[in-house]
Amino acid sequence: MQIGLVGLQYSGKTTLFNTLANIELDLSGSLKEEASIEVVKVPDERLEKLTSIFNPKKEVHATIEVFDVPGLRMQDDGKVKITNAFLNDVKNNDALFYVIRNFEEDSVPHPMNSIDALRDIQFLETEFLFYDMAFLENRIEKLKKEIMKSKDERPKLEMPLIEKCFKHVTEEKPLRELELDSNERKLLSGYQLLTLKPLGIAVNFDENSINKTEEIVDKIKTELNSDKVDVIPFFAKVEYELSEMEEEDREVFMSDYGIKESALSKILRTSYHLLGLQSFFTVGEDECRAWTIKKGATAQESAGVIHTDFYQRFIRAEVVGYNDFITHGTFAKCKEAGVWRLEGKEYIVNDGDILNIRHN
Ligand SMILES: Nc1nc2c(ncn2[C@@H]2O[C@H](COP(=O)(O)OP(=O)(O)O)[C@@H](O)[C@H]2O)c(=O)[nH]1
Ligand SMILES: [Mg+2]
Repeated sequence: MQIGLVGLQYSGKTTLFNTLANIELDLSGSLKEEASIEVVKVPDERLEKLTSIFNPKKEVHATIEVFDVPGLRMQDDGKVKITNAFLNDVKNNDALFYVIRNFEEDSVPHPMNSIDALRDIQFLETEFLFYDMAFLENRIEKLKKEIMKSKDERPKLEMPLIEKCFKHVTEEKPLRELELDSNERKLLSGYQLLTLKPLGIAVNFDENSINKTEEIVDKIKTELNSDKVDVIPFFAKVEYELSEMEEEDREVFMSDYGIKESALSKILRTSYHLLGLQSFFTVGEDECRAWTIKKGATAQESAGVIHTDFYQRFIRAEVVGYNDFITHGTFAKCKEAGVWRLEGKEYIVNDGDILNIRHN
């Protein structure tokens, strides 16, 4: 699973990326513009709690890949141009995070020469809508030809869906707002439509505008009018400095700034949520580990994530919910309380379930 950080030049993508990936910033002043991908741990307090109980040799977090998408710089004519290379980079992500600039900094000019978060969001949305529109229009033409040429049923079945999508984007509405069933989603998934990708928006404020964040975030939410998009304020520069600190200093610093959870951790959690993912845990003296599954995954599918053999040779899953385990403290007590269960292969795993797979 990969999330792409997308935004205009100098919005703070690379600063955010480096913080997420724990990379030292290049302070030489050369603002490099290369693509980079890193595997990043998804923070999970529950896993840390389990580790403190079992004291295992190893703690393994769930991970997600983050892609710092370069491009969108101002051209010689003073305009920001969308290139095919950029679009190809955007296409290759399972979810997108727009990184939107809301900080003033004279030494790094905004490519559109002023700070306007809403305008920048709309710029990206419009370009991505155009991309989808062109793609769908093209697809309709191709399908028409196929329908004329052959007796194949497939293009006839696909046509109404593509037309429905096309109509939606011509009304300037992103595809993520279109009601689609799971079959339709499956059919569209190979096309990498940009406005169908789950979206989060991270707005990068400077440390002096901490008291302005709410107002601007609210304005963006009102304008988007969507319950599908999460808007998260963050402070790229402050967060980068935080990531360089020792744990104890960081906590003091965060409480001084009134930051409850680091935005980075929020961004990763949100991405996880946007992608429709959840975690289950395995615990023991050797290892406590968070595993990633799609919401709705069965016990057997979850066993297959641990090991393909476990899928085939699945017998039963021993299950305790995370909260139940924390309430009762040990598996023995969970058994006494009746919250320890044996479940079959069709059992739908809940977020935070602690599983032990019985297999032959
Ligand atoms: N003052 C200030 N500068 C920032 C902030 N975030 C990023 N910058 C600076 O803006 C410049 C561009 O940031 P960068 O992360 O490289 O942007 P990118 O082009 O989107 O990857 C760098 O010099 C950063 O130090 C911020 O919140 N406040
Ligand atoms: Mg960059």
